[in-house]
Amino acid sequence: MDWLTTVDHKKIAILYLWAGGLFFGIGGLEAILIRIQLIKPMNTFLDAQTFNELITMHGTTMIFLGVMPVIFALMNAVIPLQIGARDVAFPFLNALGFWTFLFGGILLNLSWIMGGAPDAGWTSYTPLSTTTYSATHGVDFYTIGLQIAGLGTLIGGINFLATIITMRAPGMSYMRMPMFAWTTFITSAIILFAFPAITVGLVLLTFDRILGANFFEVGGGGNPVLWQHIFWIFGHPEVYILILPAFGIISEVIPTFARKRLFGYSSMVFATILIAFLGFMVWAHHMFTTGLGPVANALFSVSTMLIAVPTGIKIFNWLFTMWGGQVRFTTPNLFAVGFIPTFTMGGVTGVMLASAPADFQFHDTYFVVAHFHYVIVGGLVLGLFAGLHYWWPKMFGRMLGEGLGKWTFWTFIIGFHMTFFVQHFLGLMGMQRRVFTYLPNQQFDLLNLISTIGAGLMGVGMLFFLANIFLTSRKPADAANDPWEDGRTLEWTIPSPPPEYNFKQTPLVRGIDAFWKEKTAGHKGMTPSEPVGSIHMPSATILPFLMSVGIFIAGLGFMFSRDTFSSEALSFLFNNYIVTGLGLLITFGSMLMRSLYDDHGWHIEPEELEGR
Ligand code: HEM
Ligand SMILES: [Cu+2]
Repeated sequence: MDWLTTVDHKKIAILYLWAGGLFFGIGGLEAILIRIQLIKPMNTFLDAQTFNELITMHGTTMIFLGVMPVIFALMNAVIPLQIGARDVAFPFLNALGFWTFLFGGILLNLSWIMGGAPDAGWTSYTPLSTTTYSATHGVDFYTIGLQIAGLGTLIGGINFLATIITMRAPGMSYMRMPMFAWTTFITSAIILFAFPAITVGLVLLTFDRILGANFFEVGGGGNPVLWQHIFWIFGHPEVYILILPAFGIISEVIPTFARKRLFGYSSMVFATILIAFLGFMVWAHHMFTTGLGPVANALFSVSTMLIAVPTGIKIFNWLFTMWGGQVRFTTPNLFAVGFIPTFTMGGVTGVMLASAPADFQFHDTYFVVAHFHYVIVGGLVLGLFAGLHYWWPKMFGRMLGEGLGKWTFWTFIIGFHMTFFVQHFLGLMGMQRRVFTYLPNQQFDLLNLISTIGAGLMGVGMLFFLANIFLTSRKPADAANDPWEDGRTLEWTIPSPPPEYNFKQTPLVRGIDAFWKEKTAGHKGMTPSEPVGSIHMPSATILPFLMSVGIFIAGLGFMFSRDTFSSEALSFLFNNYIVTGLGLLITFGSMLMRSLYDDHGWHIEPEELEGR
């Protein structure tokens, strides 16, 4: 019950982590099934329809429901601590964001047991995703599930923007913020501008599919290419929503374990801003083969290649940070150092794809699959592993085992390169993506076999990680405030895990790497910026959970509103929008409760703090 009503950012972080872990597991299983099907030519393990559903759900689940919540988990766990705040700006909204995200994800995955999953790819291109070619409710689960989950992400993003703008401790100017706080800030800004695009797109597609509108229906005067534009105006910024937090994590882990300050801090900040800005200018590089014409293709080619410049700046900055440092290869640092070459390879194939004429060859082949897995898995997922191992003691009070951590790293990274390196060649040799099988004697057989074995090895790496979590959870929670001993930022100045109010006294920040600065000045801790006083805390509440349940019910109700049921009663309930109305009633009722009932929270008094 405590977990259903919590508004504490540290607990919401753990909720996000569990939810992300669950969906990541589901997405991972789907990936293994896809790889089993492709292990040999003309395999009959899966039929074409199931294969299409699996690739669609794998991509959608991994991007929207797998990695996003783990990113949010780390942001929630770390950001308020790093900026010296007692919570996020809107704790209530934080809980609401999580629950809407979770119920959207559950709705999407219900499709497996309610008449078939979406099968039009994670990009849901029209006309493939219109009722003409996707007649089941699959794509409706996609549009409505993502709509609800996306609402949660948008709420989360706005919350972090407000938190970072208004809640920084005294002395923490923008240019003294830790890099992870910076990337969270910029990522949240991208969320704010990119998610509305997909929201609109999903609404239009829902209208086409359920209400018979014609936005994307050529026969009705619509335009299917419009969907591609809307999707990628969101979709390309989305990939930066994914990678920038990883950049932030790497920029925290590498200096800590090199015992040196981050090289080129201000160039890192400006590179991040520049990447975010350019990220909105390049969407049509996903559409070179759509027929936009040479002028558009040329412009989008050039703007895409420009992104490699700020990205390269970052890569060199990380290398120069390690240069001459006393580098310790702990598990988090292994992941961070492994990230650099792996991610760079993904960037290099990105620049290759950015060349429009060459992309006519690469497009829709395994080359593209190799590219984006190098950036997303070799970049983001390695970054998340680094961050999870690094901040685990802060989140749970226990250090993950170093031995198992290293096993996780080596099996995962070797498995990763086995799986995806060969796919570059498969793509260049002409193997098409999103096709459920291939003919023998095209020299595809061996490389696909290697790829499937590699995928199995990555699975083994995940098992090591889970075993590590399980064994760690049985150890006593005795992690020190600064368990890595070289912590540089504010989160390492308070207990692991922190008390619910985080900071007994808000610290005074005197420079970049505030804690490191005090350490080198010979101080044990931070100088407080306020006397010990009464601390204002937000109250726990069930309302965010109820609001999300309401939207979930309304979504399901709307999806089936035009169906004919064998039972009279069901037809009556759904066709007259009674289920939808009921769901909205729960949501709006809870909103009304929230507005009418004044909740001033509660206080922790100084006397109570003394005992702690
Ligand atoms: C130097 C930076 C990068 C460049 C120049 C670049 C370029 C490209 C291009 C041109 C494509 C389209 C290929 C095609 O469909 O024919 C593409 C696809 C893709 N990229 Fe990147 N990219 C870069 C970084 C990233 C990053 C950082 C991520 C994610 C974290 C990412 C994720 C993706 C994804 C998911 C796709 C495939 C989308 C799909 O068709 O399903 N890319 N990239
Ligand atoms: Cu892109």
